[in-house]
Amino acid sequence: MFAKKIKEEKFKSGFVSLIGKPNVGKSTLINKLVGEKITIISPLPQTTRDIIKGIVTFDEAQIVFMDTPGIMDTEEAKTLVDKHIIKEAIKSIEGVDIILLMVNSLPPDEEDKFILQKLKELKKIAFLVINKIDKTNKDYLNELSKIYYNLFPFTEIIPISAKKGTNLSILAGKMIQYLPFHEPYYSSDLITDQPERILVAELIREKIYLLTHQEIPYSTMVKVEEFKERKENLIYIKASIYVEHISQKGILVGKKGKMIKEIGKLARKDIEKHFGCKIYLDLWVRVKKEWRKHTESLKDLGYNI
Ligand SMILES: Nc1nc2c(ncn2[C@@H]2O[C@H](COP(=O)(O)OP(=O)(O)OP(=O)(O)O)[C@@H](O)[C@H]2O)c(=O)[nH]1
Ligand SMILES: [Mg+2]
Repeated sequence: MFAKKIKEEKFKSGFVSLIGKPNVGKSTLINKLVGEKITIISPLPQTTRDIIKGIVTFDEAQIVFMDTPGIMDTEEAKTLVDKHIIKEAIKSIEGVDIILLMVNSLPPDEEDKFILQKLKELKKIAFLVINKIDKTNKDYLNELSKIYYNLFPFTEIIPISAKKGTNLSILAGKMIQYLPFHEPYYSSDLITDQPERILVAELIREKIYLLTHQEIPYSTMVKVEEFKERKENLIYIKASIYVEHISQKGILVGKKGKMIKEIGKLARKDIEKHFGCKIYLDLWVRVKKEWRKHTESLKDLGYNI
């Protein structure tokens, strides 16, 4: 049963979808609220590819967050992966109690306006979350709030810094205020519904985003092939990193295997932190030509297409 199940009749619980264009800091906010890295972060746009649930349980409420891939104008979507990303993000909005639209501390651009248009069609409670306020000043924020409010009647407008943790308790309090009375959907010790293999694959993918450049991160897919507890306190994990061209394989492996070793080292540290035990990480780089364009390879690689 739920460890923290108190004030039963007054408990609030619900789903919150976090949407916004790529790179505004959606995954950073979810990790900060959950208190652990459950969804990966990078300075590059389009890091998140699927919807990831992050669960936060308070004494009086439980919020189930859906981290979504950044929404771009569909016209821009060129590959099946891009289309999948947009479809997933928009789908996540149906059936949630609150939508958080996250923007940078900047005036709306065409992409933000595209999302605002989608929001108008939905008729749901929507908060505007202005992120990265550590990089801007207060007067400008008031100005920005007015600009956005003129475009959409947000229920709340909350400036935050996801990275620094500024105003997050205010944001949580406001969300709880608008959640329905309901018993918790998940056990209070659960922080994500992500299967362990997916989380491991994502942590490896995060390091590829961190260490490689240009098209390499976007051409990469990671699949965990084996996950075995070998002895007490040691897990053996075999994972394949798929790329589209042989030249990309060369870059990922690096001179004398330097790059793949570095990716493995950083990923292993994060995976060990998550599982609290030693990890033997066995990484392989493989070529799967144009996997991003073929539905079959996408399914094979674990995309829910
Ligand atoms: N200065 C500053 N940087 C931030 C803040 N929040 C996030 N970032 C940075 O913004 C970048 C993008 O963060 P993510 O959390 O990956 O963004 P996202 O919206 O999930 O991006 P996609 O998954 O690509 O849609 C990272 O480099 C973060 O460290 C913040 O409050 N202040
Ligand atoms: Mg993300």
